[in-house]
Amino acid sequence: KACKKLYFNNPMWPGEAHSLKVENILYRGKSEFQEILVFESSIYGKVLVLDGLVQLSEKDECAYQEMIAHLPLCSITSPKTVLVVGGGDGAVLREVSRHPSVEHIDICEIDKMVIDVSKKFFPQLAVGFQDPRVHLHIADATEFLRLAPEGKYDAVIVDSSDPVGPAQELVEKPFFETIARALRPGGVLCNMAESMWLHTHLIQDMISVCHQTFKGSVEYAWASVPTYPSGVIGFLLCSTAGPPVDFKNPVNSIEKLEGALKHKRELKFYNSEMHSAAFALPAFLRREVSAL
Ligand code: AAT
Repeated sequence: KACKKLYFNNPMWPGEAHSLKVENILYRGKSEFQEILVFESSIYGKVLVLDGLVQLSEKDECAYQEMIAHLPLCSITSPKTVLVVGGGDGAVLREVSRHPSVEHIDICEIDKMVIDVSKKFFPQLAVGFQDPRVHLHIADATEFLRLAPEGKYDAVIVDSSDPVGPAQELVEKPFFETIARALRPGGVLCNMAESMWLHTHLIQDMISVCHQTFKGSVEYAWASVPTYPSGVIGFLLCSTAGPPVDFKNPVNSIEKLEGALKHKRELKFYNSEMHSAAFALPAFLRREVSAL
């Protein structure tokens, strides 16, 4: 009975639960910020769980990480300076590194233990940390962004946990204001933006805060990620005042970059068609978003 109560009482998705069969628990620890669990699942490979919430699985991490990195970076020409918020597993860095124009990547992750665990159990994700352009900052992103130089970044990617626990402040207006300040004119933000099935109000709040904060475009995109609650995840894309950004029609196509680079690791999910398709919204969401 107690188990059932716990199972269905998650504040982010009360009344529902998703199960994965655990073959083997590989790691269980507690950092200063959260509980960290890694297990081997039957179907989705290894899974990283923070405070009881699935952050990624080996099978479908490609969808989330490729989309959250390439949606913003393919929407502007020659991104050079990029900030990743959260993302301690390293996979967003791995994706950002595909862009040859990028010269400097800052990552601000609050919890060093997530990085250590990822290096041990998810080397094909943590490989992102090996790129010499990467500069690691272990800090709370709200503090890091308050101190960031004005106009430093071409793109900011917020790959943060759900807004319970250490990521609570990352969906609030002061945080978005510091991001807008840290971006150059015409710079872009891509922010993890939850599930359209479960968090319509949270999405509406984030969109209206972003309309007030970012004076360029504000768009919502989404992708299928089976191990996230309800099987989808959203991305909020915003640009600051300056050269206009047309998120739906990427100017910096990945196919050209990939062709030039002949990358060792092929993209599994993202391509230009998926990029544009991600902005097609179901009727109910389009109504709710356009009313803002
Ligand atoms: N790459 C997919 C996994 C994540 S990880 C989110 C990361 O954000 C975690 O490592 C967590 O420690 C970090 N984080 C949380 N709060 C902060 C903060 N205030 N400052 C810096 N880093 C932070 C995201 C999964 C999305 C799940 C969707 N349901």
